[in-house]
Amino acid sequence: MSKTRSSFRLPPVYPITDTRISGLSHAEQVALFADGGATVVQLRDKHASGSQFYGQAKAALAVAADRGVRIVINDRVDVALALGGVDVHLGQNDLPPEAARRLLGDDAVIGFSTHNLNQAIEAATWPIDYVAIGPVFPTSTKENPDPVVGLEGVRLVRAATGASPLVAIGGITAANAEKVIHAGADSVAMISGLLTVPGDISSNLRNLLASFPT
Ligand code: TZP
Ligand code: MG
Repeated sequence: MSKTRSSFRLPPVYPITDTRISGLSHAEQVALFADGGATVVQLRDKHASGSQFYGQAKAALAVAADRGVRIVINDRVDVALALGGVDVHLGQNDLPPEAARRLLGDDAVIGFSTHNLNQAIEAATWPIDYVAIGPVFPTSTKENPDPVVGLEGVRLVRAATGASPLVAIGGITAANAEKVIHAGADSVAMISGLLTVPGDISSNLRNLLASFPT
């Protein structure tokens, strides 16, 4: 991770949308996360068509812009480019980060998913803004997840990647988030841990953020 990319700060809790788990649109989830204190929200949709995701993300971006929330688009650099002014989170099978950087320019935040120590060490040398490591714990949200890395995996990645911004993901809940931060993550990314009870989404996030004073 080049030093020029160090201005982005991961929030201690990084909420990610899921329309199936929540039963809500991306825009509705962004509004609820914003009410709970989110400053960054990732829009993740593995089932929508390009056209559906673009339309939903555009609506979510309008909500986010009103609330000062930064939007990160999962996987789809094309959708991010079409929307403009948003960031991307890429995985091992997506467009390589250096290609996404050429398309999106220097101002975009680019995050990258890794699933083991070697991937994380390599990613930390790339033109990205943060590395994600996971799954930390078992998760049923992701299809075909890689083996869990556990808290020890987070510790090893932290030790090997120095001060690079690091977010941990996978099976993280209010009950285990503090241990993940203590293992060295700057941030915990959460889907089901925040979304499972739609009526509680804002308060789940607010309570968790309050437990990690900045
Ligand atoms: N990458 C690794 S685990 C995971 C992703 C996208 C799913 C996280 O979902 P949850 O519900 O927070 O376990
Ligand atoms: Mg991906």
